[in-house]
Amino acid sequence: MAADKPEVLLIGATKPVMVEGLSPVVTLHKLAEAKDQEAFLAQIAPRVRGIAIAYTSNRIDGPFMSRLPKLEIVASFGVGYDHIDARWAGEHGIIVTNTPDVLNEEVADTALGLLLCTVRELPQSERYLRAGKWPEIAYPLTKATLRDRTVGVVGMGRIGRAIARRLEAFGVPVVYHSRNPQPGVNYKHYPNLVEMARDVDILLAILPGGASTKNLINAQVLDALGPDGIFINMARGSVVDEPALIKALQEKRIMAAGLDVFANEPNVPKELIAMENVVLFPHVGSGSVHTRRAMDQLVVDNILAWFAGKPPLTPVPETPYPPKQRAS
Ligand code: 8YV
Repeated sequence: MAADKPEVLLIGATKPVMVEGLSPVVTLHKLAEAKDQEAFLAQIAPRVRGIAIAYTSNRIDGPFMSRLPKLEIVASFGVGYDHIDARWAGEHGIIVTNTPDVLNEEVADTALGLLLCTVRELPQSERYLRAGKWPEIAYPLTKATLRDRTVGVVGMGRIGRAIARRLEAFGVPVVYHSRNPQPGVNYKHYPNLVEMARDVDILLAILPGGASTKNLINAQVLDALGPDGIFINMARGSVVDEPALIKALQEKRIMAAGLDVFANEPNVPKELIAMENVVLFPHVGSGSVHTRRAMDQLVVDNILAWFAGKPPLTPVPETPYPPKQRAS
């Protein structure tokens, strides 16, 4: 009977994998389809036991979750969950899940693509051909090459390792910065980011967003990277001080940047769009049909496991299983 099904709030786009996977088992309330979202929420709030998030822009914080007294699980799409106050959830007995691993190789592929595009000016040379300039004169030789560069990876988690493996295959030396050395990782570890930036030619950010990493890559780090340095961001816009990055690029204190993420997506600062030495991707790191489907499915599988009385598949560290007793 429908009334016995657990009630789940779907936030974000109505994705077929989620709707088809969840509907047989839960009653799905689609927030995006509500005319008056506030009234809709007020009406279902007392009964909602789960949230499925179809994309990562809505902020799910303590005040929001406390409106849902029966909330047990927030299953979020994406490996990053900086849009959720997971600590608050953990303290209040609510499980948060993300979608790790299924996107590692895709994001690492995109990272290498962005890196090559930025270093070898591939989008610029493509634009040059389309503009009909080739018959006049060949595209200029690129100042940069991957051949003489060391990459400093900022964050050496699962995706960072997949990127580093690819760089090794390219014959490019890798070092990394993270708060602590990662077990089982043999690349040189720098506890100090400025020191690493000084020693490398490319900084590649692939670390979680959120308060603890906000503006980690600041003017000082960019200056340590130096005028031949290239910055690649595959993490979150928040990990870099965006105005400082724009200034460093404009003043040629770094050579170039490749960015898949921005502080205020989907709005990209016009200064970045105006610069020729910057390659800009619209947050497409994991954006293939194949990988997005696997991520959607993992959201579904977490919810299904939970309401079948099983442990969630991929809880985040702040909300270990079994959860605490719910406290409002
Ligand atoms: C998604 C991502 O594109 O997994 C993540 O954390 O950044 C990407 O895979 C993003 O979550 C979409 O909002």
